[in-house]
Amino acid sequence: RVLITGSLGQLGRGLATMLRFMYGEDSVLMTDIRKVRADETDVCNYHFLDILNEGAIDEAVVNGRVTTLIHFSALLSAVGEQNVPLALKVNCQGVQNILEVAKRHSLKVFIPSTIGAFGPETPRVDTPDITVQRPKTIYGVSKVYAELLGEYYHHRFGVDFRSLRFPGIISATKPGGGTTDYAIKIFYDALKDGHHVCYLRPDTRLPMMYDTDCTASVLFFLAAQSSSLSMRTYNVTGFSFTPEEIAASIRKFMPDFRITYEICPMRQRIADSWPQSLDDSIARADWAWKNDYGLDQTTEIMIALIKREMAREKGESP
Ligand code: VAH
Repeated sequence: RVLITGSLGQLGRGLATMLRFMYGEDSVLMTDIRKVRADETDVCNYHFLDILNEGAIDEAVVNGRVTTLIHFSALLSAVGEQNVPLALKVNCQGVQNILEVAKRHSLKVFIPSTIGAFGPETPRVDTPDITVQRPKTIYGVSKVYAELLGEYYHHRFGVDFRSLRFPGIISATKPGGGTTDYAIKIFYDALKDGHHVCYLRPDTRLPMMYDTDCTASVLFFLAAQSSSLSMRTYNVTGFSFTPEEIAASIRKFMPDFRITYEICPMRQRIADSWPQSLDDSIARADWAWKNDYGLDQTTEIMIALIKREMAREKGESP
C-alpha cells in the first residue's frame, strides 16, 4: 500500500485518485493534519497524521501494511518565508522522520523537490540536474536538505529514496501558498470576473507543468527499477511561460480577458531567483519521462474544469 502525507494539498488528491484507479480503492492511505471538508468528495481511506510524530508514522506504516511512502507535507515558498521556524520543523524534521521510518521498514520513499531548490547563482536557462544550488528561501534550503539527506540514506542505508524537482504545478485546486500560484488563480479570476491582478512582472518566466503530467511523472518514476536510475533526484518540467504569455493563451478562449499588475516584492524576489526553464533530458533518457500537456492544452482544460466546478457550486448541471 501507498501512504501519502500532506494528501489534502495541491498534489495529493490527484495522485491518490490515480493510484486508486490503477491499484484499487484500498491501495492508498491518505493522511494529513486537518479534517476533510465536506466538498472534498475525492478523499477516502483518510487518517489524521502529524509527520512531526515519528512514532505515529511508524504505527501508520505497520498497521496499514505500507510499502511506499509519498511525502508531500511541506510549507511552500511564500508561506514558508512568513514562518521560518515552522517551515524548518515541518520541512526538515518531517523529512528526517520519514526517512528514518523508510529505513526501518525498507520502504520506497518519494519526496518532491522543486525548482525552488535552485537560487540566483544557478544558470537560469535550461537549468541542469547537477549544478549550483544556493536557494534564498527557507523552502528551497529545506528541499536541498531533503535531496541531500535522502541521497545519504540511499547510499548509506540502501533506502530506495526518489525525488523529482517540480516546476510550478497548474491544477484546478486552491493554491497552497507558493510563488507560482498566480498560474492557478489566473484561471479562477478569468472565469469569475474576466480580470486577473498579477503579483509578478509581465516578463517573469517560470517553468510550469499541468497537474496530470505531474501525477504521471510520479507514477512513472516510482515504477522504474531502482537499478536503472542514474540519479536519485531528477528535474522534470512541462513548459515555461510569463504572465503575459499565459494571459494571451487565455484570450484565445476568452477574448475579453484582462490582466493587470500589482507586484508583490517578496514573491517577485523569489521568482527572480528561480530557473526560467529546466533541462529534464536525463529523466527522459533514464525512465522515459515526457510531458503530454502544453500551455494552450492546459489553458483549455483548466477553463473547462473550473467552469464545471463553478456550475456545480451554483447547483447548475455542469
Ligand atoms: C511554490 N508551487 O511556488 C510551489 C513550487 C516551483 C514552485 O514549489 O512554492
